[in-house]
Amino acid sequence: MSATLLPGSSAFDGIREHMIIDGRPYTQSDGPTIPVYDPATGTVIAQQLEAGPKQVDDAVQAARRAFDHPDWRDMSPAGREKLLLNLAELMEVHADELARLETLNNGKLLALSHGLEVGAGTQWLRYMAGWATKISGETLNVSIPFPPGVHYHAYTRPEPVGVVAAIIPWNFPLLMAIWKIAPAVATGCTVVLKPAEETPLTAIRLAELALEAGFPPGVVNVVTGRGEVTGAALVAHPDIDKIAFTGSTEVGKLIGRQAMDDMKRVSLELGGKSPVIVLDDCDVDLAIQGAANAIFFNQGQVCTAGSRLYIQKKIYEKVVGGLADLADSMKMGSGFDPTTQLGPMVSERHCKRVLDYIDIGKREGATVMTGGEPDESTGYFVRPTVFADVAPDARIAREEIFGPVVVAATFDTEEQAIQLANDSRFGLGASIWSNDLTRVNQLIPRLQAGTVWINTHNMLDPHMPFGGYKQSGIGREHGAAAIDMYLKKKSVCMAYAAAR
Ligand code: TXE
Repeated sequence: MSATLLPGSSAFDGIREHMIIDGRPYTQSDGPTIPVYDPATGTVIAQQLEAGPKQVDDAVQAARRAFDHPDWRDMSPAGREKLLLNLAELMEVHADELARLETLNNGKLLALSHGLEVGAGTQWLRYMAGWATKISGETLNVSIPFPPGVHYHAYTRPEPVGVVAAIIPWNFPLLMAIWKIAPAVATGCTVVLKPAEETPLTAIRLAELALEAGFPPGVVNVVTGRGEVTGAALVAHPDIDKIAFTGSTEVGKLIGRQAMDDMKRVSLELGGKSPVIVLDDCDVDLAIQGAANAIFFNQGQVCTAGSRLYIQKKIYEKVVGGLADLADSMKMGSGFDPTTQLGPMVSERHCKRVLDYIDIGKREGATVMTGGEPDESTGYFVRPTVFADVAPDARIAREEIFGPVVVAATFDTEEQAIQLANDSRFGLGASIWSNDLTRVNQLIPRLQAGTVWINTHNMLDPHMPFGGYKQSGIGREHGAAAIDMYLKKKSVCMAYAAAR
């Protein structure tokens, strides 16, 4: 792929993509080619290959060879650090190309592609680069009594888990690829990455840049195709040591069960239905803007999206009305238009899914404060939608919609707020809006969520562990916790005679 792929160029039409296996563009496939769309217009911008079992096997074997090869196995931690830093620099050199490619393929606002996919992506690469040189084991005092006169020196050796299958979704295609690849290679693992079939383009480009950065062939491989074909073949492959998955809870459960059959390591970052709790002492304007950002950021296609809004009675009308007005004023359109505030849904299929949920909400009797319809323009647009007075057992209050749709309800006491917030099978994020530290600190320990934000929502940092309680997942990404997920611990016990 090259800079000729920038929007406006007819070079998009009919492009047949390649995968990256063993350090080379790979163009074989037993399966069909699958179109890649621009969701703002519904036009086909590229074709991707679909890797079947044979191509997946080629990729896994390449990753295994690279894992065992002295060029990678014996590379110093500082060497791996340098490669990650090189990749971050290359991403900055190609920032415009990457950001445009992401906006074209995913539909998100160009500012988000720049700031998050590329900007935060490079931040994560640099953070994880630093970890490569900071991995350490422990020296252990042991008390083994036999045989008498023998002493022991015991320690632990952290070792890379091996070949990692990384399966990612379409909502943050480049950033999620980095969230998986960076900690994996920082620890010395090798990776076969499968991007979502909706958004394969930036992952392929990232793997090309990794080669340019100096990663040996086979360390970072990308296979493309549908989940039930390519993803399933990867999960089932006997030579995979760990699966790192981000996606739906349903597929996560399937993968978790399969992983256990072969005792593969597995980490799962899954769905959410995150509550936003607005207490009556809050800064109301800040809370309204915050609740809007919590749900409309990235069109609500965010696993931590603040999709359940609980507002204390005294300020309910004001907050829900303010949010509806704000939603009503949002400008929808192409992510390339700098005045756009809300882009399209990622795909026709997903757009239909979100609209179906809106219909369900209407049938369930919730009040539509604003939105509730598709946009008439071409592409996969859904108007930002606010449902008020939603019952806790309504499907729109319980199931992940993954679109710009928020359900609002009211509460009297903090006890009720906690009950409502925790009444979910998910537990990924939660936010509290309040200026009263005592109330806030009483609520934090009682919320069943992997991340709790105060007077903000959706904010992540490479140093903050991220993952779910309950059915939102297993394992933590980012920080030291992410590094641990790609390491296994070997205990070494060395006998020596006591000094005379
Ligand atoms: O997810 P899938 P979809 C939620 C969100 C969304 C719903 C469906 O509610 O509306 O899931 O989205 C691959 N073996 N989230 O269908 O199917 C697939 O190819 C191996 C929340 O896109 O879980 C893709 O690469 N892999 C989430 C990835 O899994 C399989 C982000 C995710 O796809 C597979 C995305 C299989 N059998 C969706 N089936 C979040 N936590 O952020 C699919 N895949």
